[in-house]
Amino acid sequence: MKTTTKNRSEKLNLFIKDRIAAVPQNKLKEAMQYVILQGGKRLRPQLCWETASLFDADEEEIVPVAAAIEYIHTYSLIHDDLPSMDDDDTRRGIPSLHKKFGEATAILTGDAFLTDAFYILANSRIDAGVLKNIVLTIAAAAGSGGMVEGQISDVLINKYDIGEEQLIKIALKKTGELIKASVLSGALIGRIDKIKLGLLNRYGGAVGLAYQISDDIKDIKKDRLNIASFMGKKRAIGRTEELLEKAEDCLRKLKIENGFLIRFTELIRNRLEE
Ligand code: GRG
Repeated sequence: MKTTTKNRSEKLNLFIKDRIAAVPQNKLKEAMQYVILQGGKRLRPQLCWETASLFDADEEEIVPVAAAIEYIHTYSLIHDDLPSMDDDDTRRGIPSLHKKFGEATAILTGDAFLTDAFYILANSRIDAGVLKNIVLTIAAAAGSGGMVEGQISDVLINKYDIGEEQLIKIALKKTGELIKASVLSGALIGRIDKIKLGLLNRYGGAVGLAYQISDDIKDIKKDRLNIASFMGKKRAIGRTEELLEKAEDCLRKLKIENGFLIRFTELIRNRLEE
């Protein structure tokens, strides 16, 4: 029987709940539960899960990888909300973690998610050769040449001296890489061949960037520099459409006609109309 999206979410949440229940320090446990168990679309775990199950991967192998990716995403949001970064008081409609628990606890909670993500990966049952490639893929996407690079470039941006391509590179690194890594790690769990991996790499890169641009379009504000405010809404929509077509072309070549990888492109397209 094929697992439904709801089923997958429940299994993932159960795994995460169990892991966090074992955190010994109460304040840290409470903070981790607060930030990861109340909302979040779980897009990255779904991308990983869907890709892996297209190639008949074993659920026992998928769940820890999907959870580790969500942990890293959660850490990035916690740190992004801090006063020294984006300074956001709310996240998902409730007070952001540092507003609720204080800055020190928020920083440490982010640290815990990032570190525990790699503990979860190392502790999985995936055989060592495949696991090594998954760890390399996720670490490269999250680390100094991936999400952190994107974030620091964003923090240090000189808004009077920046070009479109630089803004796109920041978006690719800051948001796109982890989305792409979610697809690729699913593909690695599915032990797929190099040609299919190449197509999924292109798909992941295209939807990762498209997701960030669609977010920027939703967030166009006069006082805030982002891709959409820089290139104008119309061109930003055009660029997103191009990326989505590229992603859909990869899926056609892979003969994928339904499921979450298709729905994700539709979800991004629908955001353009909101
Ligand atoms: C702190 C190292 C470090 C990196 C932060 C991802 C990131 C880098 C910042 C987030 C900035 C942001 C809100 C970008 C918009 C696109 C995006 C990643 C939105 C949040 O992801 P969703 O929509 O969130 O998957 P949910 O709440 O559903 O989990």
